[in-house]
Amino acid sequence: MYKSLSDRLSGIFDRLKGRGTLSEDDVNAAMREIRIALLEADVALPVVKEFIEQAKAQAVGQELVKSINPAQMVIKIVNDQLIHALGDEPEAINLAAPSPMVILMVGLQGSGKTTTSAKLAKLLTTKFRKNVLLASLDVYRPAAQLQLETLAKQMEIASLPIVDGEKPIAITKRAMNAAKTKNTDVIILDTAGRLHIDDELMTELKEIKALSNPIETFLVADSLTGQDAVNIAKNFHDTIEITSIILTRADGDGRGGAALSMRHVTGRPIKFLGMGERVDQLEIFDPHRVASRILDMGDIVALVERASVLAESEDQEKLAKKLEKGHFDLSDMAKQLEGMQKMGGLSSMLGFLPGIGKIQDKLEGAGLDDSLVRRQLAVIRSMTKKERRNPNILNGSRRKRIALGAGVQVMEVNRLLKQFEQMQTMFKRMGKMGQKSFMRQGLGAMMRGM
Ligand SMILES: Nc1nc2c(ncn2[C@@H]2O[C@H](COP(=O)(O)OP(=O)(O)OP(=O)(O)O)[C@@H](O)[C@H]2O)c(=O)[nH]1
Ligand SMILES: [Mg+2]
Repeated sequence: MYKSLSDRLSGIFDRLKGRGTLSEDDVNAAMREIRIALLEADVALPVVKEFIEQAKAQAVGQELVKSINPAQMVIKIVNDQLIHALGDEPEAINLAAPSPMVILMVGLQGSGKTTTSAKLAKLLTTKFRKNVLLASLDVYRPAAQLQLETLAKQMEIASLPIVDGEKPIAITKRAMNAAKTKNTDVIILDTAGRLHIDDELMTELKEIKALSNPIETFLVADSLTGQDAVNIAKNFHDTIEITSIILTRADGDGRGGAALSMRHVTGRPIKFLGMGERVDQLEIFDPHRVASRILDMGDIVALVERASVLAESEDQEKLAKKLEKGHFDLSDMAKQLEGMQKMGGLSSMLGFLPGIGKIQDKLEGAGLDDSLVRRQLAVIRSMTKKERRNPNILNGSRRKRIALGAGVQVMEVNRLLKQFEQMQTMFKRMGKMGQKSFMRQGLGAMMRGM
């Protein structure tokens, strides 16, 4: 049985009372435990080492906040760093190219390429309203092409007719030609697996990539891959340059350490998680969720969340500085919404948001309130960093894309942007005058006073 990380750390820190900062010894002791937790989660050793070094540097000398104990403090530092190392925020699939665009699926044998090709086809068809053409380039494994065709038929999505004896390059060309006449938006090329990195197949992949110029080259990898994750990712990336990663079998027992390893060596984002064998079991990769899974088993999340609510005053200070310069953006709004979520529900805080007060009565009791915040966060998270910083660029088509990504109507995106504008105007008017009380009481109290 595992001892939970928080238990372990509490043990270490019990003797540390009444001191103001974390000493190097304290931090070293804590990092030993975190190292074990990361290794147990199957993060590759070199990645663990580097991660620990960075966390140490951040933790030593860190001032202890009164309301948070040192164990919580360290967990928060490590959790934040882990989220950062996993990519901070979910990253959307890249579809910014004229049709037909190509998505290339590569990976080791049995990693889940064919299943994931079908999952992506389904997602692109239903959520993004794209016309998809599936094509299998796997002429090596018997019945591999048939496997993809069968999945395509079940989903009623187009697949390239199988021509016996045709080589992968020829199939790729045929798929691209077919796409032109068939009004296809996205061609998904499912390639043959390999047991290990094999020169011949790699050369073939390179040719296919050069020929098809894919907008996304997904490395599909099993999330239960342990220490080998680094080598696999590095080899694929070095030879054919991937753009993104999809981890399959995230529904298994593993704690997802491969995510950290692969992201670390390639610097490429992980975009999806395979959560089962069915074609609808594909989830967007969320660094926050995966971080808590890697570090511990649940209780840690609650701990850290509580700790960060308490530590929020720092964030508020940063925010106040931004406001002073008139730089309140959608990321800041997201932080405020997250804060609300953490502080236990929306109803007590609804009044803080301009525009919502009026409909508060209707929302209350209908159980709609919390899902509203969740949806608003989903909307903001579906935006690119650039869009969050500069909402002026959100034209109709961007809004549509965001709505699709967040699973809401465009109307909701518009409403959120309107709210954002109101907040921004208010902050501008507040100017410097409001700053002191803002620092003292936080945004919530401030807005209630308006
Ligand atoms: N539990 C679970 N099983 C999965 C997932 N993705 C794929 N599988 C299963 O893994 C097995 C292999 O999947 P494939 O999609 O055929 O893998 P592949 O990479 O195309 O394999 P090759 O073409 O032989 O290289 C199948 O039995 C899938 O049902 C997942 O996210 N979760
Ligand atoms: Mg396959």
